Amino acid sequence: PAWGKGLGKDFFSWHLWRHLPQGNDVLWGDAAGTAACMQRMIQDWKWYGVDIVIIDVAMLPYFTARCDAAAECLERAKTPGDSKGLWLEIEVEIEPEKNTQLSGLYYSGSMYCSQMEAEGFRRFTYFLDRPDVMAKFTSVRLEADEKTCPILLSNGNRTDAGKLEGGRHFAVWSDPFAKPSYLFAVVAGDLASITDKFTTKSGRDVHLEIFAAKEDKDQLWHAMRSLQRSMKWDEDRFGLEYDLDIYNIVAVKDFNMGAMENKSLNVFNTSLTLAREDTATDDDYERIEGVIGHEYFHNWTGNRVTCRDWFQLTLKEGLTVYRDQEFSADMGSRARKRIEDVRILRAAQFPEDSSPMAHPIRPEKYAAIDNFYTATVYNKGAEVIRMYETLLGRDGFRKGMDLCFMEVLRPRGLAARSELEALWRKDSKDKKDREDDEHDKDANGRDLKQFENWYLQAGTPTLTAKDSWDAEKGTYTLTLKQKVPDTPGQTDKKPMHIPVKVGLLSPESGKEILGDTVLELTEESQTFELKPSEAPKEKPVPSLLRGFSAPVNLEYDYNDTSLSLLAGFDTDAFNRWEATQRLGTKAVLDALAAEDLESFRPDATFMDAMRNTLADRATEDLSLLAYSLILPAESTLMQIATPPIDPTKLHNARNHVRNVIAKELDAEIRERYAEVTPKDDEPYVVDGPSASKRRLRNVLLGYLSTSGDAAAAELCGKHFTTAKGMTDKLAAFSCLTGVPDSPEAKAAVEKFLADAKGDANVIDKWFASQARADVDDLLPRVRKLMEHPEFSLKNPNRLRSLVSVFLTTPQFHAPDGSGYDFALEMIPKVDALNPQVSARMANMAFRIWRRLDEKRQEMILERLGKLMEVVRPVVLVIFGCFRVIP
Ligand code: DPP
Ligand code: ZN
Repeated sequence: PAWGKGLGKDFFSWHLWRHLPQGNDVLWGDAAGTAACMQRMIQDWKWYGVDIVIIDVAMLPYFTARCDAAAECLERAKTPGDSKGLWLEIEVEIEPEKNTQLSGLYYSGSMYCSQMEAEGFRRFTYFLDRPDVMAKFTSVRLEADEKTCPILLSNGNRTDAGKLEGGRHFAVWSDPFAKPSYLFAVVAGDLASITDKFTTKSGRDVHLEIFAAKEDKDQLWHAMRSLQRSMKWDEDRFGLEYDLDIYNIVAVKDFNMGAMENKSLNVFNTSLTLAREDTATDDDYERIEGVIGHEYFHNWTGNRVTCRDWFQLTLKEGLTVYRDQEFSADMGSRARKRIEDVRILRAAQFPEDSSPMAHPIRPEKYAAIDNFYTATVYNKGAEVIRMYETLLGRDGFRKGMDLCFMEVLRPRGLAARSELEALWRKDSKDKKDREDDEHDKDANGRDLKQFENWYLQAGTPTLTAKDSWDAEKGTYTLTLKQKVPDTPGQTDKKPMHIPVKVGLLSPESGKEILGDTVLELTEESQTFELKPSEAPKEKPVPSLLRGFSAPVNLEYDYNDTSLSLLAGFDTDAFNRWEATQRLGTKAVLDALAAEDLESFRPDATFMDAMRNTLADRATEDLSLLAYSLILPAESTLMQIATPPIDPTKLHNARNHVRNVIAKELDAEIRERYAEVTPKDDEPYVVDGPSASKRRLRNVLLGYLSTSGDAAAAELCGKHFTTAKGMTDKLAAFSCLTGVPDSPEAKAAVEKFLADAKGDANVIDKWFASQARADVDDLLPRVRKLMEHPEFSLKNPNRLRSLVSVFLTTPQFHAPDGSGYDFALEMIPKVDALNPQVSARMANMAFRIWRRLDEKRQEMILERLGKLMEVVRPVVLVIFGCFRVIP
């Protein structure tokens, strides 16, 4: 494959020379300068992973004068009938079976498959392995033994196939679209498949096929239906239509990521593809639909319009997460989806944003791009896109997307920058860019230059709200202040452009007296005056940051009465839930501060709110009730509590509040549990309402099991044995792992594994539940499980299900440092096999260290010092950051 042809001046001038690390001074047309730049590239070949660069023959005289490699290239040039032609043949030998990094071409169980993002292609063959180097991959010929590899796949359309001598066969694939190497894929193996079709809005029949190991074939239909829904949704919501005749998905069991959007040949982790009622939970079903959507949506946001360089990763990932979130919201319940997404953001991204790993969604440097697929780039990136939509409205947002994708970027076939250049306003690009760009257009006529700070500055801003009320004038005054915290390498930050969606409620009746209003905070401090439709005597209760309109920490001195009013009456479902979380947070933090935890009891307002939620029979989506009954996660509380924090104490405080709820509201919990328990003859159905019902029931079971006594174990045992699907079975199993010595738990451990009948995803669940069991002797149990014949360090899913899960538990922070020793032991072992997985483990384990108490900080630093001596630089990315902040 050669690059250069058809890419033209624009490509060279912008997307290569200008952004070479040392090449910014090279101007197009200055051949000597270009040659100098090329030479630097060749000298620096390791960085690029190539040792030969193909350039226009016209350039060669300048080039050969300076570079031996180019001279050799010229020597070998074949110019049949065309003096401008150059043919380069590279032969490489690789051993996929030995590729434990799972990057490049590797072997997994029943198939050979590839993972090229971010930099796998250079482990496959020499190439300019950068996302801005786009090439047409035509005539990709695969040849293999027909028995072991009857299926041969690559991107695009199959243009030829046939039998060869000696039991071998071949297939040739051609992809008509230019693409970066990270979207290239090959798969070869003995696979089963299901097929269906989708007809696009302009009448193109697309052949859909999903492949998996033979024994998994009956678990593929949910993925197929999800794909068809995704294709339809992208047409309806964004007008984006599929552009090829084939869409293949292959499920593979050894995979570093969740899934990969290779053009027309997605490769998916089996954990995000396979689903049957007895193998997958409701959460799994929803996640699969979301990820199938995500990878499909990449076909436009990522593939047809790709990233200029890896610094722009959030352009495709943040935007595509936003799109998959919207898809899931439209397929299920919008309020529920928003709550789930914010829960994830707070539990995974906020900790990252306050850690030594904090980075802007568009980082300015990285050591290994493979380790930059972070919650910040993905989830905060999605929040940033969502803020665009809040600021521009859905129509304005769509106008910008259309302009960007249909008129500006796609016709040029260019790679884009992360502020979606030209999408929102001319000013979002620097002047030089604009002068050169005849396509420069403006969809919305809004100046969003300041909004770019979201791309430049790391850290979760704190938004402080203060208010006053003039009953006579009926004027509500709200003062908003923002502070963006210091993060490694970044201090004294500029104010962000923050959309703050608010409403007002009457303090007497709870009635909404001011509907959704978007305030735009652009300065450090700003005061807004609002006129509600009624003027109550007392100050209205503000519903702030509705729908979580910006990824910030909101500080407002809510009293308990206001919170319970919001929990009961806010028209914004997200903020109803948020109010219960604020009450829950307060309850746990009060417990944490209590001198005598055993006798601590949360405020009555909190207990009443819980009681009201249990008694709420008006809310139709039972998931909303379920989420209101769950206390904020420990990882979220770790961000809210004031350091230094003792995680063991925090865990005990949260557990204590759970116990009090379970004891005091026992009757209410039991009543509701019985109400949502299915009748004996009720079938197990996977759909939104049924899933919500199960979600509520399983949260209630959690409360009913907190006592850990014989009666609790019996109830969980019954829940387990009567379960008709994986959701209920796993919920009961998880509760039972907390009472591991009960006869019910012992029986369940055996039964769960036997029922799995070797299904890897189910066995992963079996390991994961036990790895997060709420028991004191968790670490010895985990070590014992590592000796189980089903355990393997080489399969990322299995490794994560046991080792990585343990690293997220409170027991990992055991005061004696045994958990930290375990990490010190495991990370180098994993690193030797698969540095992407080990880097993730290290990040997950240690990123919160600065919030911990002094003793734990010391213990961690000591282990980190030892780790630095043994692990390779890829893992050290994380520890490098640790050094930045003392
Ligand atoms: N495959 C991963 C994703 O879709 C990385 N592109 O997010
Ligand atoms: Zn993605």
